Amino acid sequence: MNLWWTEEQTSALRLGLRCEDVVERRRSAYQEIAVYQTAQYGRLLALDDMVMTTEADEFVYHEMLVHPAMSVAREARRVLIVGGGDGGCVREVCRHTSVERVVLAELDGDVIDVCRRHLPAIAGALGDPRVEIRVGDGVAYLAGVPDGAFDVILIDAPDPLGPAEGLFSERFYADAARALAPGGVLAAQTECPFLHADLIRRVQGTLRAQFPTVGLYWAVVPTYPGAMWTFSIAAKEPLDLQSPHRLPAGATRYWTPAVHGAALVLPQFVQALVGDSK
Ligand code: SPD
Repeated sequence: MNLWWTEEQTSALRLGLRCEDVVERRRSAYQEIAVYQTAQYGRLLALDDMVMTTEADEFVYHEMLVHPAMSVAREARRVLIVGGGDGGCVREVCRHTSVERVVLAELDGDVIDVCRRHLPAIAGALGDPRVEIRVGDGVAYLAGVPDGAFDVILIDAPDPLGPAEGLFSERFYADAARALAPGGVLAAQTECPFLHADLIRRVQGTLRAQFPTVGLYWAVVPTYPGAMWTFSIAAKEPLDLQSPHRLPAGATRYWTPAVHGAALVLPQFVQALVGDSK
């Protein structure tokens, strides 16, 4: 089979993967959801023809979105994940024995269904009894959350287009700040510094206006546009982001306390985007 799946990452940049099988492709109320069997990276989940995750590199993204925040938050009992219907962040959160309740606010229930059936290694923890799945708009869900309801909020947003734009807005981060308990920590995926410098600058500026501690860190996710991926982290109270004190159970494949520290060290061109850290 010589079928190639292509993501038009920008108008001048494409990712091409040889595809051995179209496992499922369907249109939900919100988007086209597809799972392909690729020759290079195993199964790939695409939403509207954009890579969301692949079996080969998902661990980098999910461990690095989850463990930095979980490991530095004062407490990590109540966790909210906005987006992330594939379940990768839920899996990593559930590795923390401190966790009592995980709310997953995912817009599209069909994404959850497709991932449960075709990506069990990623979606397997969605059935954990601590997990409560809320299908609906994450922005609206967060707006209705009582003050201080969560210790950790993780924003596993798709790219900032269409319905996902609200997950990068000032209003949304203000609600997240309000919904965090004292000592609480938020982490959000904030795209690639080569391709989305303005977005990183804007989100970091918004976070600095609302949180006393803000940081940016990075990891390499080969199938994401530009491969160098950033995550923004913010704490409700002054906090040393460099000191992880809570570890996930079992072995990780990417995150370690040493990688945590290294990831917060920014190459000069990325540091220039954010200015001096708070
Ligand atoms: N361009 C890729 C951005 C994807 C961010 N979210 C991925 C969801 C994986 N849980």
